[in-house]
Amino acid sequence: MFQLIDAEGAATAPDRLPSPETQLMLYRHMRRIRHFDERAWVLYRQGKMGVFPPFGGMEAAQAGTAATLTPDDWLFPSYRETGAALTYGLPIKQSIAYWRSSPHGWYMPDHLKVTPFYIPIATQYPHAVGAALAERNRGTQNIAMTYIGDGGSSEGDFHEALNFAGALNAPCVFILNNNGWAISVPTRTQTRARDLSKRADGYGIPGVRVDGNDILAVYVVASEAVERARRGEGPTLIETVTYRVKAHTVADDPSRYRTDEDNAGWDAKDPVKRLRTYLLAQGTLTEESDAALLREIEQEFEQALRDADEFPEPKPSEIMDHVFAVPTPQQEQQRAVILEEYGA
Ligand SMILES: Cc1ncc(C[n+]2csc(CCOP(=O)(O)OP(=O)(O)O)c2C)c(N)n1
Ligand SMILES: [Mg+2]
Repeated sequence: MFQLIDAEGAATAPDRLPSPETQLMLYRHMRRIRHFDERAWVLYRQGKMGVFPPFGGMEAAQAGTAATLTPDDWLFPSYRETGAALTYGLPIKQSIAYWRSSPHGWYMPDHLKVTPFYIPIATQYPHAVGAALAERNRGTQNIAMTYIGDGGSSEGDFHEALNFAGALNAPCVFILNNNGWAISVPTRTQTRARDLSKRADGYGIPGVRVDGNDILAVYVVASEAVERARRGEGPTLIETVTYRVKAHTVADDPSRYRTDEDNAGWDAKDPVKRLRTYLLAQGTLTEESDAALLREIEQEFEQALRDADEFPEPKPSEIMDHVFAVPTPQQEQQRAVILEEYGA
């Protein structure tokens, strides 16, 4: 498993490290998305946000991969990847709107190529291959990056996408965030495979296994895969080995199906703490600059929350808008029923 910084925050391969500026950029992204995750829990409990799938503890796997993209590249996130989408450039207010089920979160800004979060497991993988091939057909060097979980990697769409991408040499980077759980099912019972990166072998594409709580290692591996894809050398599968420290969603109670023993050791591997320890030791970060960064992040979030609060309240019938350009007779009928029950 590829690693550059160990759990104690010490460099294990100093010659492979990205520059101090890049290290700081990655730390900022992790700190910023952790803040989003923490605030989302509070907002949910206050009734100001809907059901949200937390990603706390998985920041390195999300920010370290998405930070390798430009806005000309595609991002196909699953519901777990709010952190990756924020790193890529999705505005915070839009992410809040999405997890409030507000129509203002249903579309993505025109200048970004990020799709809405995929809830049906694995469907994003073949779509990403299609987008990657479309970019190549247009003669660009843009690539597509997509995400899946350990559970999703047992779905047919995952395997079809890898084969499709390998056969057609698609400029696509596949991220498999192995966080140990698919809701209440541990990876070890969900599949007999023990190294999910090896699934790439079956499709003739490179598979890389990386410490998913070491953002510098994740970033280096993802950058290499992105550059390969841009050069026309085809797809890569990256398995990040991490852990879902938090619940499946804010509405889930993991104490019903897993024990302290299952979770043991993962808090000590925390990705934010790990990079922080390393940066403080190097002098790239100080207690003062870290505190200032956090203040800036808090202010940015609170402003975005005020902006999100100003989006107009959705009307129940809006749920039928924007499904198809020309609604089907069934949709027209459903819309009429909603209007009758809830009014305009
Ligand atoms: C096609 C499909 N089947 C089942 C579900 C229900 N479901 C939602 S999340 C989930 C577990 C996914 O686990 P994993 O792929 O490991 O992702 P994680 O939640 O750990 O990020 C399941 C089965 C779904 N959303 N879509
Ligand atoms: Mg999982």
